Amino acid sequence: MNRPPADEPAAPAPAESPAADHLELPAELLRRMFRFMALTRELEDRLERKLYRQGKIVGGVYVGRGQEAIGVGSCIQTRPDDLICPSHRDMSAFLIRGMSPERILAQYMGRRDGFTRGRDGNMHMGSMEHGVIPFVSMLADNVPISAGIALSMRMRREDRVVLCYFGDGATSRGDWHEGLNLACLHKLPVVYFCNNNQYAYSTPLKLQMAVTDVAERAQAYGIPGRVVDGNDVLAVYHAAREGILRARAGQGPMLIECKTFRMTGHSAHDDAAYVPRELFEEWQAKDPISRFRRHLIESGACSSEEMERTIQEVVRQVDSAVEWAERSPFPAPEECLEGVYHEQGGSRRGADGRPEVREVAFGSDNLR
Ligand SMILES: Cc1ncc(C[n+]2csc(CCOP(=O)(O)OP(=O)(O)O)c2C)c(N)n1
Repeated sequence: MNRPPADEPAAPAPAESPAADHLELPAELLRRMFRFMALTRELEDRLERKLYRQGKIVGGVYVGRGQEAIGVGSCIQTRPDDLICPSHRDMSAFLIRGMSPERILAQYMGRRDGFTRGRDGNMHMGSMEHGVIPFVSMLADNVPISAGIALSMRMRREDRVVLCYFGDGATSRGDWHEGLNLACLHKLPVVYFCNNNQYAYSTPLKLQMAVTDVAERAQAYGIPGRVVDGNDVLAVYHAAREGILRARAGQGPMLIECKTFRMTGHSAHDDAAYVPRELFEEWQAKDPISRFRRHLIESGACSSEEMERTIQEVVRQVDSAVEWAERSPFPAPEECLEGVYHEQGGSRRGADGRPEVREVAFGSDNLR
């Protein structure tokens, strides 16, 4: 196998004293957050603006440009044994969980070293090793899935949590409401993050929901709903911290609505002609990376030169990850059915040489 450099370890969890909410965060953590935001931006820009246009990507590219603070401010607080259910604009969460840019790029290019080994493109990838559940294309399906995962954590009496991400449009889906109802009723350890980027594909908020804030929907399920500035990584961090501490303590879910903006079209093939240009200009001035950068300089946590160095390092990191991914072979056609279904006892083959597909046993024994 085309081996990537060692995956980054998942972020260590911060000290769990609520009093720490009011303390300054350690400079090392702030620098890590900045690095992940810059890496996410560079990796996604490379995918959307270069590799996609060069015809090197298999399928579509959906990015979270301008939304990097959401995944970083929340996921950076997960423990390695927590799980995340990302959506289609959460590249930063994949990276923080330790999935390498090399393998992520191989995934987008349909190569054998991608997380689905070339069976699927783009962000429909996961890795149990990294605690990342693959995103199901049907919007909001990750919400009932996160309830199921959290239920199993509860039944095992573990203090792990699930972070579940979605857009504003997903919150108008029936499965979103059913999943939330179940998790909230049983006080399961899930924290919900809505990236409210004002549009669901081409549909603006006001044509999509009758409430002003997605967070209002929390009331219907008896849980706290918070609205935060989704372009302020520290605001996201503190809200996420509250949600994670609550969930870990068995107090049930919290819904955190992160107000933000989609700084691109819905995907690489969409020019977003339906979005007024002034909105792009308005939100460009609130770019979460430039804002955080200014904050770090003004607070003395980092020097401007240090951050410039980080950006250069990130560019080089992505350069070499692209080279690595391009060296990864495409899978052979005869491999296409391997690993698609769960294979008990490893990759057994039937008399015809094809992988044997067996039923997966889901009994209560699996939950003890
Ligand atoms: C049930 C369902 N309907 C439609 C789609 C097609 N689709 C994919 S993403 C998307 C927009 C989603 O909007 P939102 O939930 O607000 O997330 P955002 O893309 O804004 O982050 C749509 C309509 C889908 N994947 N699943």
